[in-house]
This record gives sequence, structure tokens and C-alpha cells, in this order.
Amino acid sequence: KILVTGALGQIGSELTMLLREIYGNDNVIASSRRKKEGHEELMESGVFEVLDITDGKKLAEVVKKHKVNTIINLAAILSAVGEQNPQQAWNININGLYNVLEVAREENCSVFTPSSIAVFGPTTPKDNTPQDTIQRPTTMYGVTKVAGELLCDYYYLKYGVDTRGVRFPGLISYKTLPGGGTTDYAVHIYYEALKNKKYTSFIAEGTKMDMMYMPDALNAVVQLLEANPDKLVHRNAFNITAMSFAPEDIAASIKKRIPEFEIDYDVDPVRQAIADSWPNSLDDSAAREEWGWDPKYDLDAMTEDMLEKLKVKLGL
Ligand code: VAH
Repeated sequence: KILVTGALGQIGSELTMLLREIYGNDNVIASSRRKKEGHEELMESGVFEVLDITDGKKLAEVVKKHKVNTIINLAAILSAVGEQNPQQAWNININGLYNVLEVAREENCSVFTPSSIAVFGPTTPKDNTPQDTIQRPTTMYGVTKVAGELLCDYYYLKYGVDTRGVRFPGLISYKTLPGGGTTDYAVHIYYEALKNKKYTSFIAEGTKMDMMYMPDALNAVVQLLEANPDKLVHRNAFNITAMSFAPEDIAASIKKRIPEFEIDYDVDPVRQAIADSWPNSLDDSAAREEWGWDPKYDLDAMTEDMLEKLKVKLGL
């Protein structure tokens, strides 16, 4: 049985439904700090538990009650919100993860928890960022993700807990909005393009960041979960990416379909500083070699699908 924490978030809301399709509704328990509007189908298509992962006791109860043997821990505070409330970010991202790993150790569960390109900082090589390199992030979110990678490695090495994870780049999707990250501009731009044929970007022209369309991200989770553990040299921190672009590149891709679309800029210094501290492009060869990572969507294919799906969602 799989428990998904943060199951109503940008990744969780789609991953839960995919996992239920693959493994059966009754084998995937969804949980979130609170119920949310707009997720009725998810909350009704299988077991849903209100669960705050900083409550270790309740977490253990849920795992035992449902005989969980795999925990997919997606509950987290992202980079931009994390800078507004660093203490909450530490509490949820690290104390929450610690509880997940402790329960996994006691109840013999596997653990998948994502890391992020946010583990890299200003002293990390920016282009073709290596799998193994300097990690001195300057955001609390990044600090929690580096600590999280090390904690997951420790629980594997010390206790044999089967921990796995990937460093996600910015994720773009049309079902659920992202929860306060720095790459969120690349989601908002599609909504604005359809609604107003223009978008004012809070990230400056020329700021390249790694990105990925959600279908590729979901496949990465399933592929890594099902990978042969004997072939995993790395475990909790695979660099994965599908594309790297700056705001003007995604604007150009949208203009091919909406010629009158215009982008302009009103840079947010906080989120720009975060973006500037992250890589321009990752080297994801380790993931390709160790478990066959192979993304399907490039920028134009993503734009095509996003605009099509959002037109339906927005009733345009
Ligand atoms: C964020 N979308 O912006 C998340 C992610 C790499 C970006 O960690 O914080």
C-alpha cells in the first residue's frame, strides 16, 4: 500500500491519480494537512486521510492502519514561500521528513521524497551542473532539500530503508497550481496568455532555469520507484531535467500559437535572487544511465498541450 503525503499539491494531485490507475484505488492512500476544494474526485476515489506530517504519532497510526509499505512524501513548503516563513519551511520539510523516515524505519517502508534544483547555490557550476558537485544553497528551501538528501542517504546506509528521490526542476502543469515556488512564472504565463494575451514576468529576461512538463515528472517517480535497486549508484538526488529556458523562450513558444501574445517584465527581487542562485542547466546522465530516465516533452510540445488543456479548463 502506498501513502502519498501532500496529495493535494501540484505534484501530489496528479501523482495520486496516476498511482491509483496503475496500482488500484484501494492501494493508494492520499493525505493532506487539510481537505481542499476542487479535489473531490481524488478525495472520493480512494482513502483520504487528513494528516500533518509534523505529527509523527498520527503518521505512524495512518501507516499501521492501512499497512502502508511505501511512503511518497510530497508535503513541503517551496522556495518563495519558504523565504517568507523559513521556520515553517524547516519544520515541514525536515521535521516532517524525519518523521516519515522514522516511521519507515520502524514499519519497514520504502520512501520516495523529491529534492530539487534548489539544492544548488551560487558556488555550484551553473551550466551542465554535475550529479555530484558543490551544494551551498542560499534559500531555506534549498537548505532543507540538501539536509533531506543527506538524511535519506543516512537512513538507507544506516538502517537499510529503501529511500529514493529525484532533484525536480521547475514543474509545469495545468491541473493544480504550484504552491509558491520561483519557477511558478512558467505556469502562470500560460493562464495569462489565454486570458489576457499578455504576461508580466516576475523573473527577468535571460534567466535560464531547468523545467519539465508534469507528465514527464510523474513518469520519473514511477520509473525510479520500479527501478532495480542493484543498479542505483545514486539514490535520493538524481538530477533530472527535460528542458532549460528563460522567460523570453517560453514567450516565443506561446507566440507561435497566439501571435498577439506579449511578455513584459516587473522583476521581483526576492524570487529573482533565488532564480539567479540556481543552475542554468543540469547534467542528468546519471538518471539516464541508472534507471532509464528519458523525458518526452520539449518546450513546444509542452506549450501545445498546456494551451489546449487550459482552454478546456478555463472554458475558453
Ligand atoms: C520552486 N517549483 O520553485 C519549486 C522547485 C526547482 C523549483 O523546487 O521552489
